Amino acid sequence: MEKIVILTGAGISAESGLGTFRDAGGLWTQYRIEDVATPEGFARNPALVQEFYNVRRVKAAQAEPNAAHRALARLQRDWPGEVVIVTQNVDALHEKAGASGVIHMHGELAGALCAVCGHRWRAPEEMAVGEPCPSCGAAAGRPDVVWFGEMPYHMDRIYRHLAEADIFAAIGTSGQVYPAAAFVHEAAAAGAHTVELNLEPSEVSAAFAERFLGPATQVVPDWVE
Ligand code: BJW
Repeated sequence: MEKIVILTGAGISAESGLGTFRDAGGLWTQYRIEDVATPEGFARNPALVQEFYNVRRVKAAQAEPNAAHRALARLQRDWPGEVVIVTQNVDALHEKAGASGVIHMHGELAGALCAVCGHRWRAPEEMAVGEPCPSCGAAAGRPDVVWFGEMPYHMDRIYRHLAEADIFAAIGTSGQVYPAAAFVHEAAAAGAHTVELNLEPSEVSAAFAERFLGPATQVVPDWVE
């Protein structure tokens, strides 16, 4: 039975109203990466970083999954083999659409993490600067997301899935951030058929055997059917 591994990025949630990072008007045109998505930025100005994620947490909680999220949940339910969804996204739209076992390699907006002891808890809608850790008491609560220079989560499991993939699909991701951008090489080396579904060719487009260009709400349901 064939195993499908799917990598998703910000583009799959764009039509749910959540901004991408690198498109025109995207988050990285409004904020500097080094200010809001690095541990050094957090140490310098925790208020700015908490505010950046508080606003996104509220927006993400209000967002609804779109036809692309729903198509992947359907594929997971109906495919005779295994469908593993690995997302770089910190929203919960795959789960809201009914997908299960989603691997959040860059963490989740719904999570809080103690920068001192590593304890995790459910983030309140608005995290405060100096949010106290419920385990060790340190005033070191931060969003449980993966910033530049930090190790993405669940990498061992992800590489195991990639090594077993018969089909690998990347959806709505620019291919500019590693290690996710290199997953296509891992999967291809393991013999998987590779497919890119994106609005435009990504940075690593040439590495895919096949590509379908267009908005996720159109190309993903078409590909799944
Ligand atoms: C649509 C659409 C529609 C629009 N329909 N499509 C080589 C190897 C390993 C690491 C490195 C390396 N070289 C450099 C590094 C270091 C660094 C890195 O990648 N730097 C690059 C800038 C070069 N990487 C790291 O630091 C990572 N950690 C690490 O490498 O640890 C060591 C390690 C080594 C080896 C193996 C394993 C580990 C950590 C990266 C953390 C990234 N964090 C962020 C923030 C997360 C929290 C948050 O959300 O705020 O993750 S940054 C941001 O970028 C976020 C995203 O998940 C990530 C990817 O962005 P994504 O999803 O691709 O979005 P966009 O906006 O870039 O693209 C959207 C795409 O959608 C576009 O193509 C549009 O066309 C398309 N689109 N509308 C379909 N409607």
